[in-house]
Amino acid sequence: MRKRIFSGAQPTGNVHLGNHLGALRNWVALQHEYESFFCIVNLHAITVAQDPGLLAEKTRDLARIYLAVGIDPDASTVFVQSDVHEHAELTWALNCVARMSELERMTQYKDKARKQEENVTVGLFDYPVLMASDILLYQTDLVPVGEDQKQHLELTRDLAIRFNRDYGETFRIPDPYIPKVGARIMSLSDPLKKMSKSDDDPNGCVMLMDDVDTVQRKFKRAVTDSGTEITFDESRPAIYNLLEIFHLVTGMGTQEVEDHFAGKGYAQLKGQLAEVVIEFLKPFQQRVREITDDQLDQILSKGREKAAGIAASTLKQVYNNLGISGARQ
Ligand code: ATP
Ligand code: LTN
Repeated sequence: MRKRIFSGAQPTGNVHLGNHLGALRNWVALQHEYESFFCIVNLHAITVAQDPGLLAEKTRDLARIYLAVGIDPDASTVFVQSDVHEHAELTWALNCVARMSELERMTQYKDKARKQEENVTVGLFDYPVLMASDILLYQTDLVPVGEDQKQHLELTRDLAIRFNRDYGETFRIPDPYIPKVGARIMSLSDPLKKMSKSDDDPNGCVMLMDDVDTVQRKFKRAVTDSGTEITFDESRPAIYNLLEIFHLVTGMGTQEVEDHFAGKGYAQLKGQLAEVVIEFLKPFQQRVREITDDQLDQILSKGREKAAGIAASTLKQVYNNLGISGARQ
């Protein structure tokens, strides 16, 4: 049997270059080698307040983005998390295995809770258990994500190992797939912070749907380091980040990139970077616009069917092993 990958992104805000270079592009690269499941995790999105109308719209927009970056719906299963009720049900079962203390250690929770203060929901605290359920339901082998999700993957493995130990062999233990390059694209306005849609400064984050002028403006304003050399030098994080983006978007080798910019200045680097990103975004944005509502409906309902079949079989096993299958024996 082919090995499985599972990954997902939240339909909140807009998808940015960091999401693409750290995660989506690897989904595309891996999808033919593995049996692939790509989920739009709208249950994760509601762990913080959302506008319901907008969330519904963003959920479909994100599905379009998956397809436009190159996810092939004939090869991969694309679906919406809330369409498969087993995600919420397995979360409950795993809630009874997860410890408060291990969830309290999650750095993403601590960061997000700090920003919300009084409005921290139980759902935000439980976010990593829902993520573990996503992964474990599909007996996933590999989870391609950016660096920021590493701790959540470790928790997923811990929960699966504990469940298997206490209730019998049930889950496959997944491995993270974190790319060597691109796993942590940094903000253009603060190269010490990861590029994020919730960045206080919108200029730090290039959105996949940004128009030409916006992309040019954002790269033009990108901060640089002191010095003039354009080399992959980790002690100069701003230039390093810009070169990493250039390397990933063009596919040029790192040495080739350094040779290309030898003797050139920062303004040229930023100008050329804007150009290559714009060239990459143009056909992508065109594809987003071409996907019709009917096509999307078909892809998502086929995805739901395929996902639900596997999810139901895992959940049945979980309920049996826990002794809660009741009259459904
Ligand atoms: P944000 O911080 O912008 O809100 P997120 O992590 O909440 O991003 P998702 O849409 O849920 O966004 O994540 C999709 C994928 O993008 C995840 O696998 C995540 O690890 C990856 N990712 C997010 N930011 C970056 C980044 N700056 N560099 C590389 N990968 C990233
Ligand atoms: N937490 C992830 C999104 C996510 C995910 C998943 C990724 C939810 N469930 C399962 C991989 C596998 C994020 O914020 N990037």
